[in-house]
Amino acid sequence: MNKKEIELVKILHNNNGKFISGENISDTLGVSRTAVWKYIKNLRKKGYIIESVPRRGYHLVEVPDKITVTEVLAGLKTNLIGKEVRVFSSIDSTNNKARELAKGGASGGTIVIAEEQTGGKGRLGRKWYSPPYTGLWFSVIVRPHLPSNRAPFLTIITSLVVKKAINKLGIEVLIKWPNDILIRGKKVCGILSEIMATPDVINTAIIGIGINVNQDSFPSKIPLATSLKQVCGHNVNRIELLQDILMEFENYYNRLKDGCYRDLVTEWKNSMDILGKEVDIVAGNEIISGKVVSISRRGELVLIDPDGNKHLFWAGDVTLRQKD
Ligand code: BT5
Repeated sequence: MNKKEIELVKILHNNNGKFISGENISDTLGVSRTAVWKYIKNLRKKGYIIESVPRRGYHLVEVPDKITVTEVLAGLKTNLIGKEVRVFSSIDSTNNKARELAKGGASGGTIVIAEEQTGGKGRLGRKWYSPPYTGLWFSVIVRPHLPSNRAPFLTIITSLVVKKAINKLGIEVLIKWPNDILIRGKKVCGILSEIMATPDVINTAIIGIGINVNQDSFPSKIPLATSLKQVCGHNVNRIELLQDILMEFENYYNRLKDGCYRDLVTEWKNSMDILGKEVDIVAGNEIISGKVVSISRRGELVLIDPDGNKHLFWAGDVTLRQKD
């Protein structure tokens, strides 16, 4: 990654499609005009369409619909999240890669993104369908040092963050406990948080986020999937969405580190429509039916079964019961 190149992309973006002279750019970057020309040539190789006109300078016509470190960093205003960004064109799973990097000492705030995952993971060994160039498949490495019993909060903040970013596109979503984001009953995003913890402390967490952005259709084996494009009818800029998510993630992560548990759970509860509903929940080998009465202060689902017994769940798969 070249810092000057990122600066140049920032300058071109900030100029909102207007021409900017080579001289102006070389002054701002503190490099020669020949160097500016070389950076422009490099960006063109990466798919940027930059027009150059003698005596007027350069202007940005089109940005490639590819996720690049340069594009992600050029618009990112965060202190921690995205401190380091790694982009892969095709890997098995960003969570696996992030875990490997974390073990090798990658710092908290590192982001691992893939254009395609060949072995995208859901929970409990399930598969996550991650075709190339259409979605956002990425993982965030954090080193939270939170008490281990606060682990659900990593998924809580992530779902709130994704909800907020999608809402900004004018699309309403609901959070499905504990890790799905749904639009009109169909899944647009799944979250997979994996933690490395002692019994007391979460040292490292890998938070994997998969968002269906620009798919036109899905394989028949996942009929309950949807994409943002299917909902809003046009392509959504993946980089801008990613930047929004990362910036919002930093806000929520700071709130989590500040111990705002109560506010976060309240916000989470208000983003679901499961309270008061009759559900079946599969957790481990058990299926338990009952009424959801609350979400606990620790983020657990609180269910009362027909015999009046109370059950608390940290994780599981919930389905609404059909009325007989
Ligand atoms: C999840 O699991 O929803 C967590 C998905 C996390 C994916 C991200 S992508 C980046 C990072 N790297 C990874 O390897 N994973 C994370 P779960 O609740 O178990 O749901 C999995 C189920 O969702 C599957 O069994 C399918 O039924 C369905 N599914 C698979 N791909 C989907 C897709 N693209 N959109 C909607 N539903 C899908």
